Amino acid sequence: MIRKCVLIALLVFMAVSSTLAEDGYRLWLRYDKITDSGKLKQYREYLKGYWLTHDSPTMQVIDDELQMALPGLLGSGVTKVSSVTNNGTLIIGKPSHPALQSLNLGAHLQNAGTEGFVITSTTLNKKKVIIIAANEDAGLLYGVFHLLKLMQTHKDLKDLTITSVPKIKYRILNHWDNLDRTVERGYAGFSIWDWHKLPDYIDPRYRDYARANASIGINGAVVTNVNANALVLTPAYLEKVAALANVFRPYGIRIYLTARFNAPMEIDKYETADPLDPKVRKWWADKVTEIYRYIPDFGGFVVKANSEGQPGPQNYNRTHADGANMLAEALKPHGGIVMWRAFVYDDKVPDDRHKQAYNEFVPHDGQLKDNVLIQVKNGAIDFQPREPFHPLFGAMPKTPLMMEFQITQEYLGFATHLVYLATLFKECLDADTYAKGPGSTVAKVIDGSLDGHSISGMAGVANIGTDRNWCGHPFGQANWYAFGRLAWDHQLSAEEIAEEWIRMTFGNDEIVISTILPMMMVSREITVNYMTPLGLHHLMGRNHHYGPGPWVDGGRPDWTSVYYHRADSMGIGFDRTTSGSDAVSQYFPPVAETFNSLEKCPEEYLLWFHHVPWDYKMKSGETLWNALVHKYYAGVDSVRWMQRMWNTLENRIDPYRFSQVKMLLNIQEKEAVLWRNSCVLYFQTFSRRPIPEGLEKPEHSLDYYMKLSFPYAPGIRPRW
Ligand code: BDP
Repeated sequence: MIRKCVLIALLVFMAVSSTLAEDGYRLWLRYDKITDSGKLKQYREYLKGYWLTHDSPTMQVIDDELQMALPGLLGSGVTKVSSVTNNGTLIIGKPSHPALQSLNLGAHLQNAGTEGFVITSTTLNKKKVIIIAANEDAGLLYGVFHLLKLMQTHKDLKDLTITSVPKIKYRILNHWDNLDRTVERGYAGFSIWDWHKLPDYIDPRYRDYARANASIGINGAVVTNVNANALVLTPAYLEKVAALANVFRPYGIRIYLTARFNAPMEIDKYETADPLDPKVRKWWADKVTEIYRYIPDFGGFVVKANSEGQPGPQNYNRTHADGANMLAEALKPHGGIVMWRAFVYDDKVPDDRHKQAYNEFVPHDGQLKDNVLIQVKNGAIDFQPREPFHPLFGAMPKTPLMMEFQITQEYLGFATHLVYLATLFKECLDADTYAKGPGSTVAKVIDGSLDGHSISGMAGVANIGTDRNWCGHPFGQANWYAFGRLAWDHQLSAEEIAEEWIRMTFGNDEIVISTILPMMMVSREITVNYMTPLGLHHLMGRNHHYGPGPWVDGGRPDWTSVYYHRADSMGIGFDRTTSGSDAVSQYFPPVAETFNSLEKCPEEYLLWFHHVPWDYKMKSGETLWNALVHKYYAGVDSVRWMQRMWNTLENRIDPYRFSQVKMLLNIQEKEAVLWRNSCVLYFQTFSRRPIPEGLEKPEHSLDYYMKLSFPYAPGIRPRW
């Protein structure tokens, strides 16, 4: 009997402790009790009760969130009230509500649109209150998450006067998820969309996913892969998509799908998908009407056409504009948009891949319907650890261009490397295109302010999967978080976003913050150093893009590494100057001149634009070869520094996440060494110069590294 009781107690203990483990599922919405007693006292005083002034599905989810968050943060329940009778009432409502009319909140919300909000401390009926007001429910939800964030990050709630309005209209996650639940370039398990069990089985994750997105202002989700499957447009799947849309709707999230361009042929055996054929146009118009019957607030389509084997209008001798406009016309009556991707390149085209998207799209400027956005990757090649900004930004003033960032780390160590991407995102957003003179930043192009567009967008290729912690690496969550925050406000700094995230994710211990913050801030530069320093790019293993493959040669040239680094006995780098491929001329002056000049080109882009002799003198005075080697070594040394920094946090971070990150950093160190040794030994076969004195020698021969193979590296495209 006693043994039985002990066993039961043990089992209960195990069950409780395993549910209590900080497994990362809660993301940044942890709502643990405030640890600062002064702040806790203040919050309890200001938030004795809350009043939702009207009812709606979104108000219900606000209520749910507050019911979860406030008792957690404050350690005691907060009463729901239906009028202001006490000091310390939080009021959540629209300015037109009779009780709020005297406050003139409408004036503050004049430019807030449907998603902006104000949070203000004031007095109502002689009682001290905090009001979250917005024109529409979505704004109220964002305001509530903002207030919760202030508490989670221990901010003062005295005298609040906050107005926040998103700078970008469509803030969208792109899931490269297949209907069989594999995820292209996904490193966090399988797709969270359980298509087989939908629409009847609603996984609680869908709701938590929506909560997380809403908390950072993401208002759209493309739930299928850009390498699209037409099946998702058939009734059996639309019913499933509708079930997801129903979960997302109260959270202000619209659902979008990828449209396979030849769907009329694949679904209904049409002989053509020619966008100018009236039967094809009718097919799409009918299909879109059908979709809206299932999902009345359907957002629209993302299209990858005539790229990497995907069908498109060019199969019928039509243009990208013809294709995009056909879909735009079908969506227009329902309020939907087309996000047509500019990621097109073709190995049959002899020109430098860097130039192809620009050449293809610039002539279509002004030809696109007003509900088309062209979705442009941050750089002209493909989500590399570092790329100069895409020359299309600023070059199509009559067309809204939206940004496509990659959150999943296809080229940055998968879900195994700690790489904070906000610094990469910011580098691109803050870059000056000079399209309309100085100050014409990429951010101003994509938020529509430079050219006066009323629609604008930012897409992020999601890093989310079925892993318990959603993103595989605990720090991968920071990239999801940062993407959302920057889509809402691209003027935030990478540093302030990181600090918010650390506080919400790991707590407010100042030592934890001052240790993790510098790690995050330099982590991307560290990765650039051990993978592709000085402007090198696309050196990853063939197909899966895992690990180093600078030697990858043969087959389609623009999928090889040698195409990009062009190393030979004289030097290394891709000559994109006016005497080379002339990609530089796609940029506006003075950017074009800067990139074109060997002396003026920033060293971080040197080998992107120039083929440089091995003995070229760098700004530091050392030769290019020595500088390159030193970068690779510095990359590895800095990973070791991150390991040491992390180790100091033992006992300050919960054991589960502490050891998870520690193990991942160990892998990162190993892989950084693999990158360094492989690249240095390989490039040495061209430079024929020694590894500078004092540096540890590679453990193995080049041959050893070249023979390593990783046939089951995750995230690979099924058809490769
Ligand atoms: C590349 C990926 C490939 C994607 C493609 C795209 O390797 O899997 O399909 O981008 O963006 O980065 O369409």
